[in-house]
Amino acid sequence: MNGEITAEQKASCAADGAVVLRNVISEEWLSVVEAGIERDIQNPGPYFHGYVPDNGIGKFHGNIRLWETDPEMGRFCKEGPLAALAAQFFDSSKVSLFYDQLFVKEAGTENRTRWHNDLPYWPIRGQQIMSFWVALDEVTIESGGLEFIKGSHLWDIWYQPETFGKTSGHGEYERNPDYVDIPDIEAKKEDYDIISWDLMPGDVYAFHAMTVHGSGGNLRPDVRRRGYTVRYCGDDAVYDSRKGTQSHLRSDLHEDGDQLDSLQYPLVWTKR
Ligand SMILES: O=C(O)CCC(=O)C(=O)O
Repeated sequence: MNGEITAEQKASCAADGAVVLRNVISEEWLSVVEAGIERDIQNPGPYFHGYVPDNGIGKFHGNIRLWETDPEMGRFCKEGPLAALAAQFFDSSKVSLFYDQLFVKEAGTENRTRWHNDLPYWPIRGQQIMSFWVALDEVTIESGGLEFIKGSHLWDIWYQPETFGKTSGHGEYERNPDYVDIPDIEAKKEDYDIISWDLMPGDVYAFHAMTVHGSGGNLRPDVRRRGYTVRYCGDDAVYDSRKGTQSHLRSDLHEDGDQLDSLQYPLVWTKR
């Protein structure tokens, strides 16, 4: 892929809420991100949240906003190829970086990432809000590949955020009366139209902020599953101070309806 998304990829993402982008991240950029991941594991940034392994085996390392304290991760989020890809999906005049997030499931880590949609967790609203999950390893369903419910971004159902497991970081989420509890999708998977792709390093899942998604544990005893997600917003995204969002993603400087562009949510791409 040469940095241009095709009309088919754009149409699939609009209809399904998720699409795979093959070979989007160069080896040079992958090395930058890999090194940043190891730095964060050795010396986690301020928003680190480790999930306690379900069966005592493995390790699930999570963190957010790495780019703010690790200049190389900042360089990837701002100068790497993802912002320009986001602009093509959004058709927007600008792209802002919302935040980045790390999900490392070491070999044998059984913890699932529960089914959820992202926007209820986030103190923003709009349609032009997307995530780009970068694979650093070969990813299969067995090693914890992401699964998406096809078309669920169009349901307009806001599921109540919950933590992804017993954690040493992020706390509970305030209940929002406009949100609903998510059904037990895992127990009734046959009722849903679920899509997923195996990935190679450098491939990316691109998905809408309202798409319901989740992942299994990394059941492979021999491979890591390092996923690094960068979230971007286009023209129509604004700050939203509603209840139930992740406190570490909020801003003290924004009010309801404000444009995001700021030090915390920097402008990373503009149309020429
Ligand atoms: O990597 C995972 O298991 C979950 C990723 C995810 O939920 C996200 O990037 O929004």
